[in-house]
Amino acid sequence: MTPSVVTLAGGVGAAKLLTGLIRAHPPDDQLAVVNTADDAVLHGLHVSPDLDTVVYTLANAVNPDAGWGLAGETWQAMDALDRYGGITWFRLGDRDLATHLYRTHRLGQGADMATITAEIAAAWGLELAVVPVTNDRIETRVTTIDEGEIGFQDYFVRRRHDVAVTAVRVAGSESAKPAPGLIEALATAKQIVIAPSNPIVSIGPVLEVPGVREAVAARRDAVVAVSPIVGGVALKGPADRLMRELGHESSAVGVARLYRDVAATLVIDETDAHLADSVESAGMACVVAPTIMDGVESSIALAQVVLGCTTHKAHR
Ligand code: FO1
Repeated sequence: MTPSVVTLAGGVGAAKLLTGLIRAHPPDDQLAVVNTADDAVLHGLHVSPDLDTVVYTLANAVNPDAGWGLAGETWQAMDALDRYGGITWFRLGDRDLATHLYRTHRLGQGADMATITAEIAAAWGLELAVVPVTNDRIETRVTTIDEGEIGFQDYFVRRRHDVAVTAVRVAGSESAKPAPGLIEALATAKQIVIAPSNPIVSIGPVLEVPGVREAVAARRDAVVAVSPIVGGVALKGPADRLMRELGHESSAVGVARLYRDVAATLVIDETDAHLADSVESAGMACVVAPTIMDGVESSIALAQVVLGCTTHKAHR
């Protein structure tokens, strides 16, 4: 596995950028390395939201309104579960359930997450390689003021990320091993992309798997990140609030301070053009471009900017 482009990915924002990247550069020359710290076990089933969001989106099968789950989904299993008072706050559609049944069955057979993910991606016809950052179980745990430490989906979905947070940790990361071939892929890639995903709970866990941060930092000049914060707010999810609560500035400059040790270049949105000098003072080359991806064309345009970043470093 020697892909030229390796993308570190969370869920929805990463899937949108990858939609452009696979059209701007040959998909079979790319690898997506996906966060699994927001995985959850529900009804005994292993659910991998970020992996599935990436696969479904690139297969053109994602629910376009939610950004996760499958388009045209039905919810009969959830309705039936409701009868028993089962867990229904985390909505698993009828067709989506098949993915979790398959993954859980294969895990039970002893297959590892990288193998199962490759099988799922191939079944959906994906040409780029998709790997979980690790085959080992890592789990984002969120400390809230009112309830102490809770699981990530408890925080994100059940509490609608509307609770004050004092700490985030990735349980299991200390002993996790990078997915097979990942460190080599990072060492040989022509470009490493950090997708516009949540820096704390999506990209954070990817970098926390021992060896990954060091491998990315060793290629710093070839690393381009896209800011998920535009005009001080996250386009989706709680990145802005989490950054503030954990003591970071919720802005492209705050993102630059989080990434400057691992990435040389930050792509920020046109809205934030006035922050370009501050991003550079924080230690990153800054590229200003439209970063809001509201369709395939804008995803391709942003992908082209990202792919061009290592050749012309600062451009505004
Ligand atoms: N997000 C929600 O806001 N509500 C849900 O009920 C929900 C269910 C769900 C099922 C499968 C899946 O792959 C993703 C799902 N998500 C849901 C999204 C998920 O919680 C988040 O997108 C990620 O974990 C954050 O990256």
